[in-house]
Amino acid sequence: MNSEHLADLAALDAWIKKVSAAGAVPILCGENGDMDTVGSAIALAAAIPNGMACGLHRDKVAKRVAENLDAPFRYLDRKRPTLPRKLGGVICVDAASPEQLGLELPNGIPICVIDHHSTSGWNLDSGDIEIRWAMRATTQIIFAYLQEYCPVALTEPVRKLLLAGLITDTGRFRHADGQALLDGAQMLEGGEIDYASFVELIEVDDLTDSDRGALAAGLSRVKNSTAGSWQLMHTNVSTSEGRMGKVLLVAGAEVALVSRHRDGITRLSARATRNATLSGVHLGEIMSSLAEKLGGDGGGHDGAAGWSGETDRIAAESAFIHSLSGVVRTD
Ligand SMILES: [Mn+2]
Repeated sequence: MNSEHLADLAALDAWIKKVSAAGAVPILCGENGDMDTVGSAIALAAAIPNGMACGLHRDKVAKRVAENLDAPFRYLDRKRPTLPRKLGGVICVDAASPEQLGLELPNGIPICVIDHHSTSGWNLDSGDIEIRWAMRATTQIIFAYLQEYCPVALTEPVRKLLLAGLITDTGRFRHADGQALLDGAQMLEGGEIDYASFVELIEVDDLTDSDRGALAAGLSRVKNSTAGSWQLMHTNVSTSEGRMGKVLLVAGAEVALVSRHRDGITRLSARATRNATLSGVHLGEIMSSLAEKLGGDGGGHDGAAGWSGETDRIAAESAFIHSLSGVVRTD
């Protein structure tokens, strides 16, 4: 680990000790409730006596894995999030901006952000801290902290939660790097984890009939086009945007754009191949620029990013395509 990361972990540990002495420490997940955010929150809560993982939502994988491990998690109500009265501080994991939490943070409470997205929409005060590392998953940052400061918390269930976040955020290690592979191997160490059967638990296919219907309808609307020098496929679906994005990449898109419009809110979700990101595409930057132009909230990684806001779906898609067209191919 480099010295900057070690200094970050020391600052994080000091912050946690200080705020947990003052009151409860909710650890808030990003609104998407994916395995990385939920796994990070629950694993970190294991090291903080009055810490509790909470969030608005858990996706199917996160719910299944956490329930299988009997891991403690508290659901919050979007309109009336009931946080403990005596708060020491709030930790937000795997959220690139406060909007990605989907709820208002209480005023005047110290905030800690732990995240691996390359864009940041946080405006922090003194007393707050932000730990942002260029890792493949937020669970890698939590793992580094637990290894240094609370190794007893690295029980088998906690290792599984960390590993599950890393497996899902790297697309089963397809988008891993050396550090991610090393961390994955170290998460397995010591615990009695049977890797292959654990991956099966994560991969159980639990699409419902209505998910399949939504995907089939989305497939019938797929458009194949060229945006500048990029091969783009795009469509809109009512659910399962993530799955549809993967399908479009398998079908040969360099960039996949999937949109959804519901209750007056448009959501764009984009995926790019590794080759496209190496040749200059950074979807997180495109989505951030969309948020500047259209309002709403956007950001993410080079190969996977999203935007949401009140703009009409077609206008939002056009803005994305326009922005992608302007990206110069560097290879
Ligand atoms: Mn993540």
